[in-house]
Formats: sequence, C-alpha cells, structure tokens
Amino acid sequence: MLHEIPREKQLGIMRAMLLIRRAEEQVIHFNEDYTDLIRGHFHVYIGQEGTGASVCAALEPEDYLFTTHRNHGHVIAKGGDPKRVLAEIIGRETGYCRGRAGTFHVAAPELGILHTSAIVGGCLPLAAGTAFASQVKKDRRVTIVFFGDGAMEEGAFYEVLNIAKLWQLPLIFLMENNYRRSQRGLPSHAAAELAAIPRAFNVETRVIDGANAGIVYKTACELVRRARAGEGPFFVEARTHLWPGNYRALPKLIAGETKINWAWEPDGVPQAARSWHAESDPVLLFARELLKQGETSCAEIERLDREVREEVAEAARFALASPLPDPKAALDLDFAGGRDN
Ligand SMILES: Cc1ncc(C[n+]2csc(CCOP(=O)(O)OP(=O)(O)O)c2C)c(N)n1
Ligand SMILES: [Mg+2]
Repeated sequence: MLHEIPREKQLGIMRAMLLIRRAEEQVIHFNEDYTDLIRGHFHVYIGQEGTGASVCAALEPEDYLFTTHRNHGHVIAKGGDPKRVLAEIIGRETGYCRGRAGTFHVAAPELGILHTSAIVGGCLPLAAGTAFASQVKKDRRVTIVFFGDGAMEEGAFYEVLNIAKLWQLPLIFLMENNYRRSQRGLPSHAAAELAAIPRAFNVETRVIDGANAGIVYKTACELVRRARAGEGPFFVEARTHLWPGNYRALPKLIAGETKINWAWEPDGVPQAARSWHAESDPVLLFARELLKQGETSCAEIERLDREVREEVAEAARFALASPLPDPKAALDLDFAGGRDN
C-alpha cells in the first residue's frame, strides 16, 4: 500500500497526525493543568488522526471542508496554524474566530472551512450548499463533510443525501464511525449496517479502516479526483476504535502523552491503554508501517515528533499569552458588516 504513496506525502501525513495528537494532548493539559481555561466540556480527535490527516492530504487548499464538535484535528489537517487553533480553543482574540467560537466551533474561511457546527448533523446542509455553488460556478472545488455515526440519526442527513445524489453534487460524505454511541449499551440506529443507507440512495459507498492512513489516503485521492470530474457524490465510512481516554465529555490522558517509541517498543505502554495503543492507535500504526517499508528510520520519526512537540509548545505559549476579547466588543461580529447594519 505505502509504496504507491510518494515518500514526501507519507512523511507529510505522519507529521500531520503527530501535530494533531500533540495539539490535542495540549488541549487536555489546558483543561487539567489550569482553572477555567476551557469553559465547559470539549472533545478531542485522538484516535481518528489517520482519517483526518490522510483525507486532507488528498485535498487542494481551495476545497471546502465542514466538520463537527470534534473539529480541532480537521482544522489542523486542512492547514490550520496550531497557534490560532489553540488560541481559539481557549477563547483568545488571536484565534481563528477571534475567541468567539471556542473549542466547538473552530472555523477558518481562508482554509475553506466556512463554518463549524457542534449541532450534530448541522454542517451537512451547508456542505450541500457549497457543493451546489461549485457545480453552478464550475470552479472544480470539492466539498468534504466530516460527521460522526451519530449524525446519521438526524433528519437533515437524509435530505442532504437525497438531494446530493439527485443533483450529482461534488460532495464527499466522510462518516467517522468511532462506535461511541453504541458503547453506552443502547442501540442508536435501526439499520444493521450504516453503510447500507447511502447505498439505498444509490450513492457509491466505501467502508474502510479509518486507522489505516495509507488506505484512507488512497481512497480519498480516488474519490476527490472523481468528485472533481463530476462523478459525485460519494460516501465513506471510516471505522476507528474509540480512544479509551475519550469516553466522557472531559477527555483524560489515561496513559499519559503518547510516546512515539511505543511504535517499536510496545512493552513500554502503560496497562491502562495497552491494547488500544498496540492495536488501534493510528499514529503508532502508521509509524510502524513506515518502519516496515524500510525507507524511514526510528530516528527520523523521533526527530519529526520532536519538531512537532516544539511547534505545539510554542503554539500553547502563544495562545496563553494572547488577550481575551474585549467584552465591549462582544456584539461587534454578530452580523455581517458590523453592529450598525
Ligand atoms: C442535534 C444535537 N443533538 C444532540 C447533541 C448532543 N451531542 C453532542 S455530541 C453527540 C454524539 C454525536 O455522536 P457522533 O456524531 O457519532 O460524534 P462522536 O462524538 O462520536 O465523534 C451528541 C448526541 C448535539 N450536539 N446536537
Ligand atoms: Mg460517533
């Protein structure tokens, strides 16, 4: 699989995955090491990096991306500056949305991320809108909408799936199935197989291992190319195993920060998360794949990780040193054009 992906691309995906992992660990530190830095609860993308990083590596900068309450990883993967992402998460004026959006709604129009909604399924109709605009304008931009398995319980999902197929929109539905809902023990969907639903709407559908970055990248390249050529829409179900620190709405580093050498020295993984890191951690799985392929050494991967850690530490310093928005300006951005309009 990996031999089909240029080495520079492989290392770019590894770097993006590490950047997301280290940034999300920092977000958890923001919550655990400080008081009231993050107001309310939050979600992290740990465990799903193989999907977001690899899909975004197949996109062009001008392509549109929509995401969810679990958005930090997608914004970074689309080229987001970790400084501005972390600053937004802790509500600072230097954040992508000038501190007004916070952890749940990080959006960056300059990266093709026009809006982020924490309403489950909330971005699906908006994604159909940009895909329709691209079709009308013939600008060859593709829209990708990330959402969780839970969004397939929402009515908007079915309307968008239907109209996207009828109008053959350049839209890719990227459903990240982390089985979080079913872990509560209650069935949350009547369908035996979620992928059967888009198939019933005659939407070409792939079910892939979302923790296998190589497979995700290859699938995304093909579908993005075909969506750009007018063959869309497409549906992808990317399956991952829920990171055990993620179960509740206040994620915890139950095994501490990930050590990259666990990829080749698995005995070091603490018992609390041993089986997950050994079998399901997309970052460690991809590092292992690179090593197996033989063109990348442990030292190179460690160097990449060190660089990324420094970048995230610098981003955290930037975010913490940034000012909160001026309370008097709270209403300034309510309406396009300012409060006088
Ligand atoms: C319309 C709506 N209903 C309920 C919620 C509360 N809620 C937040 S996350 C979540 C679970 C969503 O599951 P999924 O879409 O699979 O995302 P995951 O957290 O598993 O990544 C729910 C029900 C919400 N934000 N919006
Ligand atoms: Mg889910």
